Amino acid sequence: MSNLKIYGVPLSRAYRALWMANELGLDYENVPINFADGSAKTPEYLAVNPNGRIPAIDDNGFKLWESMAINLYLAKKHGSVLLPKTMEGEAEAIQWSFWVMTEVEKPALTVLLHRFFLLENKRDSKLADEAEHQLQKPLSVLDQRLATTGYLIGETFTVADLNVASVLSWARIGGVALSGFPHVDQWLAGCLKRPAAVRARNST
Ligand SMILES: N[C@@H](CCC(=O)N[C@@H](CS)C(=O)NCC(=O)O)C(=O)O
Repeated sequence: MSNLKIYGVPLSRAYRALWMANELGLDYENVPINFADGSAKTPEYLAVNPNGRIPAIDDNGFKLWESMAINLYLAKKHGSVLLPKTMEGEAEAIQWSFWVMTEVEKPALTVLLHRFFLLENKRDSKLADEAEHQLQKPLSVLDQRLATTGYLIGETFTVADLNVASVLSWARIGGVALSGFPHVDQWLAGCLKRPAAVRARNST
């Protein structure tokens, strides 16, 4: 039995942690806690994540929640090339992870909900369009960064790329136009095609 449990169905923010575990080649158990069926609110699960949200992990008794923190922890724990080895590089990985959560996640989720996830009669196209508009500035920051090296930190894929791309995958599903951001468009397609990203999406 694996010592690492990842709580949360792939069709949720748990996808981020599942993608990371697959990049690292970890042996893990995916506990299919779902945000929609009450399983995230049971006393057993609240003992893992008192917020009643997914994802969370239990790594041999060490419990951690918040998707970005989980990924930074797993990359560091496993001494992976996915976490830059310098203090500055690690700080940049944290910077991009905070950035995507504060500047990108909310509008990306609004677009996803109102163009894809909600039933058609619950969608508000004005909200989706406003959210797409809010994404223009962060997308332009990202595009400029990616124009130099093709990745967020240095010249290889790191936890920063994984964390940012996993959030931006919502914008792609929500049909946010990326033609004005050619570096983002190419980089995002490349990240989401990685075998670990595909395996995580298709896992049970
Ligand atoms: N900031 C948290 C957000 C977690 C979150 O909101 N997860 C959603 C599923 S994608 C959830 O569990 N929702 C259930 C609820 O809010 O009751 C993270 O990134 O891990």
